[in-house]
Amino acid sequence: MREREGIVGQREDPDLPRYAGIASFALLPQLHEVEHADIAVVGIPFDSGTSFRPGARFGPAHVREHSRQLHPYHYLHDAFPFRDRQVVDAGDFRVGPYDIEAAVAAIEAQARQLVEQGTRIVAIGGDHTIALPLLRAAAAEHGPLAVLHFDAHLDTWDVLHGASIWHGSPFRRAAEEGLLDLEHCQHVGTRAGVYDPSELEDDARAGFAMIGSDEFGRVPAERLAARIRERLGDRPVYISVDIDVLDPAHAPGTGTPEVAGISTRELFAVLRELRGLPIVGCDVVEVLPAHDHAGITGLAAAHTAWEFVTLIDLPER
Ligand SMILES: [Mn+2]
Repeated sequence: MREREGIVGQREDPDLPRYAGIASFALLPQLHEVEHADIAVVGIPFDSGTSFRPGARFGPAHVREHSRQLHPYHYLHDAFPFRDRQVVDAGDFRVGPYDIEAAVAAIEAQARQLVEQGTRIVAIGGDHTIALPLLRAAAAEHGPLAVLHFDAHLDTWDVLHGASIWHGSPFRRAAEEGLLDLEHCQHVGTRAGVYDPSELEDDARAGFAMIGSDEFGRVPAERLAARIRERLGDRPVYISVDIDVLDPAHAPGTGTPEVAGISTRELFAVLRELRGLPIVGCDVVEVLPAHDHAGITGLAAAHTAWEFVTLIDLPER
């Protein structure tokens, strides 16, 4: 990648330290300040699909606040994620809290506006319901997607409390709608929340293979990443990170915490092995500031989004 003319990078003001001023994501420009965005970080403050602790609607602002220390150079990749593509903070999608179907339609419409201009979306949730409209928008442009899904839970459940669209069902609905390539989707970090073995069969039908959290620590990250690559094939890839894939020690601020999860370092060790994937969209979801401590979860999510931005377009070594 070569340096391009006119790219607006992170705020650089010697009189305004990183901790001061309004927190756009990574102190990047806003969408209206540039002519075209290659990558847009967007907040989606919606949590009406949550089944347990509410509050992920406050995730985007919390993650932005904890993104102030994201730096211009990623030395492990020898990459400048904000130098060669125009990356912006596109603000929050306009979405209300009361009507889930209307909210999902609104998120899809706003995502399509960006995607149709060739802008890749890195979304900050919000609960996991938001993945469904984002997958709709990405699949409309790229066809069936290979989804790489980091999560403690399967999120391929059916109906709960009468709702078919909620934060435990986005990937089942996506599979039914033909948005997923059913041979090429992968869960990572799974460990919890199954009522009956039949749910695992439903999950496999929705297109997912599984790497459980128990495999971390036994299998090196490079081998896990090799399995992930093989599974994803060469389809367009959508990466979804539910921050509850991390152990509650590493991400206490989330809505449905599950013990015996992976560490932040284990998550990043796998992500950093994924150069060269054809990534068309990403999200990091389920950050719940009210249960966060010392910004642990906000920092993990902000850095996850930074890893996404770095990985997009990054060639294999
Ligand atoms: Mn989830």
